[in-house]
Amino acid sequence: MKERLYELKRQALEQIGQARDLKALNDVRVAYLGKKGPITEVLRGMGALPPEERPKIGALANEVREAIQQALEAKQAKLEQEEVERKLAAEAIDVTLPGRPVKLGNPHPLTRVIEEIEDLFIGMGYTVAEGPEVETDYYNFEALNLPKGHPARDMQDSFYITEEILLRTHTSPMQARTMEKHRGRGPVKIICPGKVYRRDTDDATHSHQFTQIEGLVVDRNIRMSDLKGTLREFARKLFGEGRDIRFRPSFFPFTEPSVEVDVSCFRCEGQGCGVCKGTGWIEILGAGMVHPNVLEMAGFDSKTYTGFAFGMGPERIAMLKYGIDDIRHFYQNDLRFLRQFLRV
Ligand code: 2U9
Repeated sequence: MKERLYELKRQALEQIGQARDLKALNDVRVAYLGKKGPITEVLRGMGALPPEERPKIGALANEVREAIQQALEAKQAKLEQEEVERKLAAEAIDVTLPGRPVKLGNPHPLTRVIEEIEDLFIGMGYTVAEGPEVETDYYNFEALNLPKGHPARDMQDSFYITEEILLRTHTSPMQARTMEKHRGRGPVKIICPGKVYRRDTDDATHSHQFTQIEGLVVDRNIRMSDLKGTLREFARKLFGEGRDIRFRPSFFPFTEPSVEVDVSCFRCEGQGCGVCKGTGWIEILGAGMVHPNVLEMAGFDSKTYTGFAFGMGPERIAMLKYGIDDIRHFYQNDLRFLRQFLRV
């Protein structure tokens, strides 16, 4: 019986040594230590032994069982460790591999022009005020001296949500809102960039949605000469130091007097060319002194305070600067167009 036990131990340890995975190892465990296994069988057969032999064989059987158990545990730990290592190796990331190239986005040409203009005015002490595109009739029209039935409303036909709520037709409501917040006290010095909407048929120079940048300065002693100096500085920064500007009389309901502003042609230096249509001048802005009604409606005393305002279309500025011939290019997202404005 002793021999049989030693033989069982030898066989079991050999098979444990050969087990390649946890399943094979478990098969060995069941085969040797299971209830129907050979060791249990040996212990059952001890009844046939002389009584003095029984404790010795019993102790030996336990020893063999213990040895097999230990070998199983050690092998199991080894197989589990190998499994972890195999997984780690399979899932390893080679950090030395070159990365996949990331396609970088690029600012839209219109965004670039808007940011350039914002920066110019920030440099002159203005702050940027942005606000809602869905506006009330009051801020879009009434507060800007365009009461219901005013003929100039026709030029700014809009998209109405209700009788009193519409998509803003200009960024001017944001100036009116900002003035109101100042509760009759200057100075106000802001530019308002953003999207605006008009009920219009799209063509090369019209779009039902476009952008505007408007500016407003309200304080004591603000004069038209301040407006002219500001816009001349702006035109020179945007179109080159040699530029000059001129004012032509115009009409806007929210300014009085009102002017159209031309910049001397940056292509021909005022000689006359295709860009300026032979006149030497290019229209870039509208402007004027804030109408006393607008000041009063926003809570400013028009005897103490005066102000100037101006407005421009970034699309038009970008079209002039980059020689773009159709406003629709800005909104069609054609990469052949957009790639021409890659930031270098
Ligand atoms: C307040 C008071 C005055 C804003 C102004 C213009 C002149 C103007 C247009 C030019 C082309 C916009 O892009 S465009 O369509 N704008 O000519 N805008 S003065 O005057 C204001 C605004 C708000 C409270």
